[in-house]
Amino acid sequence: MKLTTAGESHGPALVAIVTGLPAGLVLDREAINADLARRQQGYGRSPRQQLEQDVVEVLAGLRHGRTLGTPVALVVRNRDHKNWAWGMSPWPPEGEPEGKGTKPVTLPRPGHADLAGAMKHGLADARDALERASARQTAVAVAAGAVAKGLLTEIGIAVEGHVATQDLEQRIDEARAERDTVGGVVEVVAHRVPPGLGSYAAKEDRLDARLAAALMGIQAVKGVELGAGFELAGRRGSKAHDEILADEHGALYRETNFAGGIEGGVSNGEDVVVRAAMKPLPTLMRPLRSVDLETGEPGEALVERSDVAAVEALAVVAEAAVAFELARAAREKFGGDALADFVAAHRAYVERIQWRMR
Ligand code: EPS
Repeated sequence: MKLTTAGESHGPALVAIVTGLPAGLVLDREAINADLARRQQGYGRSPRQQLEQDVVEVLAGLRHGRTLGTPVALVVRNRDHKNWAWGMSPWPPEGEPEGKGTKPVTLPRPGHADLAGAMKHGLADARDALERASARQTAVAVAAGAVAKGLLTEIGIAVEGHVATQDLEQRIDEARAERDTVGGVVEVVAHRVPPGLGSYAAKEDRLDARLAAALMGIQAVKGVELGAGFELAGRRGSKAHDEILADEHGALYRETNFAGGIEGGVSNGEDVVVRAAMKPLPTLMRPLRSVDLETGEPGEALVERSDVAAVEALAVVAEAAVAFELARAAREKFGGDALADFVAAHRAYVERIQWRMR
């Protein structure tokens, strides 16, 4: 399975192409749209979220609600594009400049991709970088994640993301009053992941490495940990590992899950538990110091409508990212051009290892 996305924050639409899904998977349009709505609902979001009411469109790979085993093309339109029609026109715009995005951005925001993007690509207008670097792109990744969750449901896996930061609303209120921003921590838990997803054989196959990359690939994420994560570094070995026990039927289980469900880069049958730390968002209403790229003069960074926090949105986005990576690992393990083959391979495997889902 592979996910490719395209789309600018204020361009016409966001696009995702998901390849490698088996044929015969029934997609639930309401479930996908419900995840898109969840992503938009968090406390501290920008007024942009009142403009957008994200819904998924499917352009390919689906017939009468079932996957065809061919690439699935998903689209989420940007309603705000109408206010940027000139500024973000994919083709040379006609008529006089009007609406938003008509003036070049030359004062890069510390913490955003503005400066690095402008230098890397030789851009006179940092908007050419920031539009794609924007977390708006996560909308269509959430749609793809909802599709992945549908596949995982077929083999009993459930993935759930939530905020792991205390007093988030209070911190947001305080930051908003001071025209500042905040970050936070989210946690994603995947239940009933069978032992054996991922591999210790090569670094790029390790499930922990893949989940870390999937989470680090989300805008504004600066830290990732699995299970007890950084805390493990300070513990003794005798207090850091999950002892292997057998119940009266011989089924193996653990009493603890410090490993976050992954040992040696392979899932071990316990819940997969990952956390991601989000930095405070870099678009500030009281801007930090910057330098004008056109004149070289010191100035203040770009001020543009933005969120005070997007931590609750990150919980949904991280859930989607983990789901997609787990679906990819499950598809590698169980194969299946047809959904029934995928499900049957999972069942046969679970019987062979006598794994009891708990
Ligand atoms: C974002 C800036 C804001 C956020 C946006 C991400 O956009 P705008 O400048 O249009 O208000 O609202 O997130 C979304 C639009 C979204 O749907 O999540 C940024 O710079 O990353």
